[in-house]
Amino acid sequence: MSAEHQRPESEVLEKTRPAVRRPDLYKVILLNDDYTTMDFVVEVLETVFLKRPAEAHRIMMLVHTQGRGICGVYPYEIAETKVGSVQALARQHGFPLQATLEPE
Ligand code: TYC
Repeated sequence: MSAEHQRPESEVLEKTRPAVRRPDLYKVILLNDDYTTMDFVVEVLETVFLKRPAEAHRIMMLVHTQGRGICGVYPYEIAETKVGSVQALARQHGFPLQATLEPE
């Protein structure tokens, strides 16, 4: 093989499989309290967690009766953002509604 057709050693191309990893997932947990209205919780579940009305109502009632409930499972940054959105909306409306994260 002539020198022109050889790549310099530093340019050797290897076909390697890129390390594509599934991100770790986190549950967003909604907590019950005695002051936040049911309608507001349903609205949060619809707007922040993109639940349809019947599902939002079901999750709200589950949290109301069990004390806590999962509203979604997401990669860390998305879960964090949703917890922040719940906090911001709750604060704006003067409700103590709280959400937290848990590794799945
Ligand atoms: N317990 C509240 C009430 O009776 C309703 C409620 C449900 C509040 C779910 C928070 O995450 C919650 N008004």
